[in-house]
Amino acid sequence: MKRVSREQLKLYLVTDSTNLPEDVFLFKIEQALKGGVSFLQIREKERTTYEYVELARKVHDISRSYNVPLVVDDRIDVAMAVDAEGVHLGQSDMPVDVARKILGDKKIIGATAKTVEQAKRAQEMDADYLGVGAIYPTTTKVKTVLTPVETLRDICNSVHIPANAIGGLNSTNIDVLKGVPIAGICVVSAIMKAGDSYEATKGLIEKMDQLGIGGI
Ligand code: TZP
Ligand code: MG
Repeated sequence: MKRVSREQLKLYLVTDSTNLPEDVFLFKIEQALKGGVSFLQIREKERTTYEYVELARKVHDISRSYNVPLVVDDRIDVAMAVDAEGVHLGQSDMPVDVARKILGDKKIIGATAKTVEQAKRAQEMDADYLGVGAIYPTTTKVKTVLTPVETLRDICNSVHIPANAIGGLNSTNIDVLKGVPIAGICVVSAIMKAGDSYEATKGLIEKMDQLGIGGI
C-alpha cells in the first residue's frame, strides 16, 4: 500500500527546537512550509512526554493547513496522541513490523537505514520510506556515522520504497547526489538555522531542480 509519494518526500524538513523560543520555532516551520517543504518530521530529544505532545499538536495544526504529512521521530505514542500521519524509526527504536501492528495500515512508517541489508529488512517489515545517512558530518545532535554516497545509491537500487539522503546537506553541497535515484533530501540545519527559513527552502528547491535531484 502506498502511503507516501516520492514527490511528497522531495524536501523533507526535520525540525529542531533547540535554542529557539516556541513562537520562533513555529514561525520557522510555517515559513518553510510556505517555501515548499513537502514532508515534516518533529524531532525532540530533550522534552518531557507532556511537552513533546503539546508541541507536536501545534506543529500538526500548522502542517495540516499546508497538507503536508507530519511524522514523529521515535515516538509512536506521541504520533498517536496527536494523530500525526506517522513515525520515523531508527535502528534502536521499535521494530518497523511491531510499529506497523500498533499503528495499522494507514500510517506512514519511515526507517533509518545505513546498509543495503537494513534497507531490505525495513522494506520487508513494511516501512514506507528510508532515511539514509549521514552523507556529510552534521552539527545536529545525533548518534550517526557517515554513509558513502555509493552505499546510498546501492540502497536506492536494492529496494522499491523511496529513499532520502540526510546529514549535513545544504544548497552548496548537494551536487554529490546528482544522478542518485533518491526521492529527496532531509535537512535540519539548512532550514532551522537559517535566518530566513522561507528563502532557505526556496534556495534548496531551486538547487535541487537545477541538479535534477529528488521528486522523481
Ligand atoms: N540522522 C542522520 S544525520 C541527522 C539525522 C537526524 C541530522 C541531520 O541534520 P543536519 O543539520 O541536516 O545535518
Ligand atoms: Mg530517531
